[in-house]
Amino acid sequence: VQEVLGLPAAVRDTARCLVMGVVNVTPDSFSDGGLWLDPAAAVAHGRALVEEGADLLDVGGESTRPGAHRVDTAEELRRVIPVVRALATKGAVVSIDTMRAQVAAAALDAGAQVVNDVSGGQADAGMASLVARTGACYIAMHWRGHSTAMDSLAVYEDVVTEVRAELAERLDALTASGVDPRQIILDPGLGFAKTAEHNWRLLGELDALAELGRPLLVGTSRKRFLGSLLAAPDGAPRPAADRDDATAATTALAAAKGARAVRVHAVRASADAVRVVAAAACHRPPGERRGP
Ligand code: PMM
Repeated sequence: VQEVLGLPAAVRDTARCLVMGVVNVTPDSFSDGGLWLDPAAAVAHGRALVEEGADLLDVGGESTRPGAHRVDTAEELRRVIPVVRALATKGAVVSIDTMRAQVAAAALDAGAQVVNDVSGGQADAGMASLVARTGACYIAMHWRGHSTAMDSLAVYEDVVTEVRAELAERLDALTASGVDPRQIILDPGLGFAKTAEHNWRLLGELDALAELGRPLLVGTSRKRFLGSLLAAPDGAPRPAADRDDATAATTALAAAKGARAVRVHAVRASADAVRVVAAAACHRPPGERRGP
Protein backbone atom coordinates (compact mmCIF):
# COMPACT_ATOMS: atom_id res chain seq x y z
CA VAL A 1 0.00 0.00 0.00
CA GLN A 2 1.31 3.43 -0.96
CA GLU A 3 1.92 5.58 2.09
CA VAL A 4 -0.56 8.40 2.77
CA LEU A 5 0.42 10.80 5.56
CA GLY A 6 -2.30 12.06 7.86
CA LEU A 7 -4.52 8.97 7.70
CA PRO A 8 -5.15 7.18 11.00
CA ALA A 9 -3.46 3.77 11.24
CA ALA A 10 -6.64 1.72 10.95
CA VAL A 11 -7.37 3.19 7.55
CA ARG A 12 -3.77 3.62 6.43
CA ASP A 13 -2.99 -0.05 6.99
CA THR A 14 -6.07 -1.40 5.19
CA ALA A 15 -4.67 -2.82 1.97
CA ARG A 16 -7.93 -3.15 0.04
CA CYS A 17 -9.73 -0.27 -1.63
CA LEU A 18 -11.27 1.98 1.06
CA VAL A 19 -14.95 2.93 1.05
CA MET A 20 -15.80 6.52 1.86
CA GLY A 21 -19.48 7.02 2.77
CA VAL A 22 -21.11 10.33 1.84
CA VAL A 23 -22.92 12.44 4.43
CA ASN A 24 -24.32 15.45 2.57
CA VAL A 25 -25.66 18.06 4.99
CA THR A 26 -27.27 20.06 2.18
CA PRO A 27 -30.77 20.88 0.98
CA ASP A 28 -29.83 20.49 -2.71
CA SER A 29 -27.32 17.70 -3.46
CA PHE A 30 -28.44 15.93 -6.58
CA SER A 31 -29.16 12.53 -5.12
CA ASP A 32 -29.86 13.01 -1.43
CA GLY A 33 -30.36 16.75 -0.94
CA GLY A 34 -32.37 17.60 2.15
CA LEU A 35 -32.37 14.11 3.66
CA TRP A 36 -29.71 14.77 6.28
CA LEU A 37 -29.93 18.53 6.81
CA ASP A 38 -30.85 18.06 10.46
CA PRO A 39 -27.57 17.42 12.35
CA ALA A 40 -28.99 14.53 14.38
CA ALA A 41 -30.24 12.84 11.20
CA ALA A 42 -26.87 13.38 9.51
CA VAL A 43 -25.00 11.89 12.46
CA ALA A 44 -27.33 8.88 12.59
CA HIS A 45 -26.88 8.41 8.85
CA GLY A 46 -23.08 8.55 9.19
CA ARG A 47 -23.11 5.97 11.96
CA ALA A 48 -25.33 3.70 9.87
CA LEU A 49 -22.82 3.98 6.99
CA VAL A 50 -20.00 2.93 9.33
CA GLU A 51 -22.10 -0.07 10.39
CA GLU A 52 -22.47 -0.95 6.71
CA GLY A 53 -18.70 -0.95 6.27
CA ALA A 54 -17.63 2.62 5.51
CA ASP A 55 -13.94 3.09 6.32
CA LEU A 56 -14.34 6.85 6.44
CA LEU A 57 -17.14 9.41 6.16
CA ASP A 58 -17.15 12.47 3.91
CA VAL A 59 -19.19 15.30 5.43
CA GLY A 60 -20.14 18.11 3.06
CA GLY A 61 -22.25 21.24 3.45
CA GLU A 62 -22.12 22.66 -0.06
CA SER A 63 -23.65 20.96 -3.09
CA THR A 64 -21.40 20.71 -6.12
CA ARG A 65 -24.03 19.42 -8.54
CA PRO A 66 -23.85 21.02 -11.99
CA GLY A 67 -25.45 24.47 -11.90
CA ALA A 68 -25.46 24.74 -8.09
CA HIS A 69 -24.85 28.15 -6.51
CA ARG A 70 -22.47 28.56 -3.60
CA VAL A 71 -23.55 28.77 0.03
CA ASP A 72 -21.85 31.33 2.24
CA THR A 73 -19.11 30.31 4.65
CA ALA A 74 -21.16 30.87 7.81
CA GLU A 75 -23.92 28.61 6.55
CA GLU A 76 -21.47 25.93 5.44
CA LEU A 77 -19.83 25.99 8.89
CA ARG A 78 -23.21 25.86 10.61
CA ARG A 79 -24.18 22.76 8.63
CA VAL A 80 -21.03 20.68 8.90
CA ILE A 81 -19.18 21.41 12.14
CA PRO A 82 -21.64 19.84 14.61
CA VAL A 83 -21.88 16.75 12.39
CA VAL A 84 -18.09 16.43 12.03
CA ARG A 85 -17.61 16.84 15.77
CA ALA A 86 -20.26 14.28 16.71
CA LEU A 87 -19.05 11.65 14.22
CA ALA A 88 -15.37 12.14 15.11
CA THR A 89 -16.20 11.92 18.82
CA LYS A 90 -17.88 8.58 18.15
CA GLY A 91 -14.65 7.32 16.57
CA ALA A 92 -15.41 7.69 12.86
CA VAL A 93 -12.64 8.78 10.51
CA VAL A 94 -14.09 11.99 9.09
CA SER A 95 -13.28 13.78 5.86
CA ILE A 96 -14.54 17.31 5.27
CA ASP A 97 -15.77 17.96 1.73
CA THR A 98 -15.09 21.67 1.26
CA MET A 99 -13.34 24.11 -1.05
CA ARG A 100 -12.84 26.62 1.78
CA ALA A 101 -9.74 26.70 3.98
CA GLN A 102 -11.71 28.25 6.83
CA VAL A 103 -14.23 25.40 6.82
CA ALA A 104 -11.45 22.81 6.49
CA ALA A 105 -9.61 24.37 9.46
CA ALA A 106 -12.70 24.37 11.65
CA ALA A 107 -13.48 20.77 10.68
CA LEU A 108 -9.93 19.62 11.48
CA ASP A 109 -10.28 21.35 14.87
CA ALA A 110 -13.56 19.50 15.37
CA GLY A 111 -11.88 16.14 14.75
CA ALA A 112 -11.82 15.61 10.97
CA GLN A 113 -8.64 13.97 9.66
CA VAL A 114 -9.01 14.33 5.90
CA VAL A 115 -9.73 17.34 3.69
CA ASN A 116 -11.59 16.55 0.46
CA ASP A 117 -11.33 19.56 -1.84
CA VAL A 118 -13.12 19.16 -5.18
CA SER A 119 -11.19 22.16 -6.47
CA GLY A 120 -7.78 20.63 -5.69
CA GLY A 121 -6.74 23.87 -4.01
CA GLN A 122 -7.86 26.21 -6.79
CA ALA A 123 -10.97 27.71 -5.18
CA ASP A 124 -9.25 29.07 -2.07
CA ALA A 125 -5.66 30.32 -2.10
CA GLY A 126 -5.40 29.55 1.63
CA MET A 127 -6.11 25.83 1.29
CA ALA A 128 -2.61 24.61 0.39
CA SER A 129 -0.95 26.37 3.31
CA LEU A 130 -3.58 25.04 5.72
CA VAL A 131 -2.96 21.49 4.51
CA ALA A 132 0.81 22.00 4.69
CA ARG A 133 0.56 23.39 8.23
CA THR A 134 -1.76 20.74 9.62
CA GLY A 135 -0.29 17.68 7.87
CA ALA A 136 -3.81 16.41 7.13
CA CYS A 137 -4.50 13.92 4.37
CA TYR A 138 -5.71 15.91 1.34
CA ILE A 139 -7.85 14.69 -1.53
CA ALA A 140 -7.14 16.87 -4.57
CA MET A 141 -9.76 16.45 -7.29
CA HIS A 142 -9.49 17.42 -10.95
CA TRP A 143 -11.54 20.60 -11.35
CA ARG A 144 -11.92 23.25 -14.01
CA GLY A 145 -14.32 25.70 -12.39
CA HIS A 146 -17.34 26.19 -10.18
CA SER A 147 -20.58 24.26 -10.69
CA THR A 148 -22.33 27.10 -12.52
CA ALA A 149 -19.74 26.89 -15.33
CA MET A 150 -18.64 23.29 -15.31
CA ASP A 151 -20.70 21.81 -18.11
CA SER A 152 -19.26 24.35 -20.58
CA LEU A 153 -15.72 23.39 -19.45
CA ALA A 154 -16.11 19.74 -20.47
CA VAL A 155 -13.99 20.16 -23.60
CA TYR A 156 -10.94 17.96 -24.18
CA GLU A 157 -8.83 16.77 -27.11
CA ASP A 158 -7.86 13.73 -25.07
CA VAL A 159 -9.45 13.62 -21.65
CA VAL A 160 -7.04 11.17 -20.03
CA THR A 161 -3.92 13.05 -21.14
CA GLU A 162 -5.36 16.41 -20.13
CA VAL A 163 -6.72 15.34 -16.74
CA ARG A 164 -3.41 13.69 -16.02
CA ALA A 165 -1.47 16.84 -16.97
CA GLU A 166 -3.79 19.10 -14.98
CA LEU A 167 -3.52 16.84 -11.91
CA ALA A 168 0.28 16.87 -12.30
CA GLU A 169 0.16 20.70 -12.28
CA ARG A 170 -1.90 20.59 -9.09
CA LEU A 171 0.59 18.22 -7.46
CA ASP A 172 3.42 20.61 -8.35
CA ALA A 173 1.55 23.69 -7.10
CA LEU A 174 0.55 22.04 -3.84
CA THR A 175 4.06 20.76 -3.25
CA ALA A 176 5.47 24.21 -4.00
CA SER A 177 3.17 25.56 -1.26
CA GLY A 178 4.71 23.20 1.27
CA VAL A 179 2.32 20.23 1.12
CA ASP A 180 4.16 16.91 1.42
CA PRO A 181 3.17 14.91 -1.68
CA ARG A 182 2.63 11.91 0.61
CA GLN A 183 -0.36 13.77 2.11
CA ILE A 184 -2.11 13.81 -1.26
CA ILE A 185 -4.67 11.48 -2.81
CA LEU A 186 -5.67 12.39 -6.38
CA ASP A 187 -9.16 12.13 -7.90
CA PRO A 188 -10.09 12.39 -11.59
CA GLY A 189 -13.31 14.22 -10.65
CA LEU A 190 -15.82 12.20 -12.63
CA GLY A 191 -18.81 14.34 -13.60
CA PHE A 192 -16.99 17.61 -12.91
CA ALA A 193 -16.54 19.28 -16.29
CA LYS A 194 -16.79 15.79 -17.83
CA THR A 195 -19.34 14.23 -20.16
CA ALA A 196 -20.41 10.60 -19.83
CA GLU A 197 -17.85 9.69 -22.50
CA HIS A 198 -15.09 11.43 -20.51
CA ASN A 199 -16.10 9.63 -17.31
CA TRP A 200 -15.97 6.20 -18.98
CA ARG A 201 -12.56 6.91 -20.50
CA LEU A 202 -11.13 8.02 -17.15
CA LEU A 203 -12.61 5.06 -15.29
CA GLY A 204 -11.11 2.72 -17.87
CA GLU A 205 -7.68 4.31 -17.76
CA LEU A 206 -7.07 4.88 -14.07
CA ASP A 207 -3.63 3.31 -14.54
CA ALA A 208 -2.55 6.34 -16.60
CA LEU A 209 -3.45 8.59 -13.66
CA ALA A 210 -1.80 6.26 -11.16
CA GLU A 211 1.49 6.95 -12.98
CA LEU A 212 1.47 10.33 -11.21
CA GLY A 213 2.66 8.33 -8.20
CA ARG A 214 -0.18 9.06 -5.82
CA PRO A 215 -3.12 6.89 -4.70
CA LEU A 216 -6.45 7.57 -6.41
CA LEU A 217 -9.96 8.11 -5.09
CA VAL A 218 -12.84 7.71 -7.53
CA GLY A 219 -16.36 9.13 -7.16
CA THR A 220 -18.98 7.68 -9.50
CA SER A 221 -21.82 7.35 -7.03
CA ARG A 222 -25.26 8.01 -8.54
CA LYS A 223 -23.75 10.33 -11.14
CA ARG A 224 -25.51 11.39 -14.34
CA PHE A 225 -23.49 9.11 -16.62
CA LEU A 226 -24.99 6.12 -14.79
CA GLY A 227 -28.47 7.65 -15.10
CA SER A 228 -28.08 7.99 -18.86
CA LEU A 229 -26.53 4.52 -19.25
CA LEU A 230 -29.57 3.02 -17.53
CA ALA A 231 -32.18 5.28 -19.14
CA ALA A 232 -35.68 3.99 -19.73
CA PRO A 233 -36.74 3.15 -23.32
CA ASP A 234 -38.32 6.61 -23.59
CA GLY A 235 -34.93 8.14 -22.79
CA ALA A 236 -35.74 9.23 -19.21
CA PRO A 237 -32.58 8.87 -17.11
CA ARG A 238 -32.67 6.32 -14.29
CA PRO A 239 -33.42 8.36 -11.11
CA ALA A 240 -30.41 9.06 -8.89
CA ALA A 241 -31.59 6.90 -5.99
CA ASP A 242 -31.83 3.88 -8.35
CA ARG A 243 -28.22 4.04 -9.47
CA ASP A 244 -26.67 2.24 -6.51
CA ASP A 245 -26.30 -1.19 -8.14
CA ALA A 246 -24.49 0.41 -11.07
CA THR A 247 -22.40 2.38 -8.58
CA ALA A 248 -21.32 -0.86 -6.91
CA ALA A 249 -20.31 -2.22 -10.32
CA THR A 250 -18.12 0.85 -10.90
CA THR A 251 -16.63 0.34 -7.43
CA ALA A 252 -15.56 -3.15 -8.47
CA LEU A 253 -14.05 -1.78 -11.69
CA ALA A 254 -12.19 1.01 -9.88
CA ALA A 255 -10.93 -1.30 -7.13
CA ALA A 256 -9.75 -3.85 -9.69
CA LYS A 257 -7.79 -1.08 -11.39
CA GLY A 258 -6.07 -0.25 -8.11
CA ALA A 259 -8.09 2.73 -6.80
CA ARG A 260 -7.19 3.42 -3.18
CA ALA A 261 -10.72 4.56 -2.32
CA VAL A 262 -14.20 5.09 -3.69
CA ARG A 263 -16.73 7.68 -2.54
CA VAL A 264 -20.29 6.35 -2.39
CA HIS A 265 -23.72 7.16 -0.99
CA ALA A 266 -24.90 3.54 -0.48
CA VAL A 267 -22.06 1.83 1.33
CA ARG A 268 -23.01 -1.81 1.77
CA ALA A 269 -22.76 -3.04 -1.81
CA SER A 270 -19.50 -1.19 -2.41
CA ALA A 271 -18.06 -2.47 0.90
CA ASP A 272 -18.83 -5.99 -0.37
CA ALA A 273 -17.44 -5.23 -3.83
CA VAL A 274 -14.05 -4.05 -2.56
CA ARG A 275 -13.73 -7.24 -0.51
CA VAL A 276 -14.58 -9.39 -3.51
CA VAL A 277 -11.93 -7.62 -5.56
CA ALA A 278 -9.32 -7.95 -2.81
CA ALA A 279 -10.03 -11.67 -2.38
CA ALA A 280 -9.84 -12.26 -6.12
CA ALA A 281 -6.53 -10.35 -6.27
CA CYS A 282 -4.89 -12.47 -3.58
CA HIS A 283 -5.99 -15.72 -5.20
CA ARG A 284 -4.28 -15.00 -8.50
CA PRO A 285 -1.34 -17.25 -9.32
CA PRO A 286 1.96 -16.09 -7.81
CA GLY A 287 3.62 -13.64 -10.15
CA GLU A 288 0.33 -12.24 -11.36
CA ARG A 289 -0.54 -10.56 -8.06
CA ARG A 290 -0.71 -6.84 -8.36
CA GLY A 291 -3.07 -3.98 -7.76
CA PRO A 292 -5.57 -3.91 -4.92
N1 PMM B 1 -18.31 14.13 -6.13
C1 PMM B 1 -19.21 14.91 -5.49
C2 PMM B 1 -18.85 15.61 -4.32
N2 PMM B 1 -17.62 15.52 -3.81
N3 PMM B 1 -15.45 14.64 -3.91
C3 PMM B 1 -14.53 13.89 -4.53
N4 PMM B 1 -13.28 13.81 -4.04
N5 PMM B 1 -14.82 13.20 -5.67
C4 PMM B 1 -16.04 13.24 -6.24
O1 PMM B 1 -16.23 12.59 -7.30
C5 PMM B 1 -17.05 14.03 -5.62
C6 PMM B 1 -16.70 14.73 -4.44
C7 PMM B 1 -20.59 15.04 -6.05
O2 PMM B 1 -21.45 14.13 -5.48
P1 PMM B 1 -22.50 14.48 -4.30
O3 PMM B 1 -23.23 15.76 -4.69
O4 PMM B 1 -23.37 13.31 -4.25
O5 PMM B 1 -21.76 14.65 -3.03
